[in-house]
Amino acid sequence: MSALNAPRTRYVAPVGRDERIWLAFAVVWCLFLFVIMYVWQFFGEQRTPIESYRIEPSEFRALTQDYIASHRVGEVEGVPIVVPTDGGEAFLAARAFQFEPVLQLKVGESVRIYLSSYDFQHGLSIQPLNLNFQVLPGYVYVVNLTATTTGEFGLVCNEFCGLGHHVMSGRIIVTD
Ligand SMILES: [Cu+2]
Repeated sequence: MSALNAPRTRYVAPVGRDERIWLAFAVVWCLFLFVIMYVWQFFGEQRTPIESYRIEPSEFRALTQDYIASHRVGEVEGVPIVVPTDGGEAFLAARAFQFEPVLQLKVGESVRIYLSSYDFQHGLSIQPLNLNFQVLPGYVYVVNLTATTTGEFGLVCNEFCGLGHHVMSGRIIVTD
């Protein structure tokens, strides 16, 4: 007998009743998730930003550098720390392989964050809050953020972006 022999006809058993039930369940569940994905936009509490603009990565980089230069208060591990004005604007950039700057807020303060990338597609995950955003070069996303708890929140990239992806991090500091 060789592996090249044709299989006998109907060598696969017909789909049984249990399998049909599972398949039907899986299809219904897929359809439910498909619909809820849109419904959740209106009723879910953690909505992804729907305000976005096109921008050239080089222009976003220039705006971010200007913003850092005018709001810088210090540095941590080579990354500038900035203090945004309450109710004002801030820039947060992702690049291979770092987020910049470090944003330092006070509890209760709100900030309108312009989020984008200098180079590749990245992800922004704010830990441990499990808030996740896509970061695309060429697009600015507006993330309206209000600091409600003190602490240091880690930013990690959750979109594979290259060899340094696993070390790509940043932070948001919230003080009293
Ligand atoms: Cu990454």
